[in-house]
Amino acid sequence: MLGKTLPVPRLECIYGDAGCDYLYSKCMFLKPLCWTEALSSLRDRITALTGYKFRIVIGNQYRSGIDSIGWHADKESSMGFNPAIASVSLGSCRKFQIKPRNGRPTDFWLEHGSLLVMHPGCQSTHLHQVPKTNKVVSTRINLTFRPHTGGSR
Ligand SMILES: O=C(O)CCC(=O)C(=O)O
Repeated sequence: MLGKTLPVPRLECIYGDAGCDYLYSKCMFLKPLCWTEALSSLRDRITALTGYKFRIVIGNQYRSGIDSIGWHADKESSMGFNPAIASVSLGSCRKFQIKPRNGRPTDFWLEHGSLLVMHPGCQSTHLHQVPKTNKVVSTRINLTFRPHTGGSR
């Protein structure tokens, strides 16, 4: 991305409100593209369901079972304190694991069309990951809708 190699094996893009730049992997600012009709109407449906407001969406493409993301919490300060994060999965089903910081993981299988919500507080107490798999899996798209404290509406 932008001539740099990222530490995460998957493809990424970001859409959102103007000015909601996102510091990615503590190494580069990503400027969001303008919301598309489809993404903003999905955002509004999730807000209607959950009550949470979102300013950006990060799209992740996992091209095969080799693409993954390791244990982490979403702690980027631009999301503000205790963000709620909503995650929509499309395409191939992948295992999503979540665990208390010093605890055992729980597995979820995120199927096409599923919505996973990480409520406020979750990023402080838990870590999550999408591990690599040896199974033959085709492309999965994940959309994570996030708040942002900056920018203009
Ligand atoms: O692909 C997923 O379901 C999780 C994505 C994720 O953890 C992230 O982007 O921080």
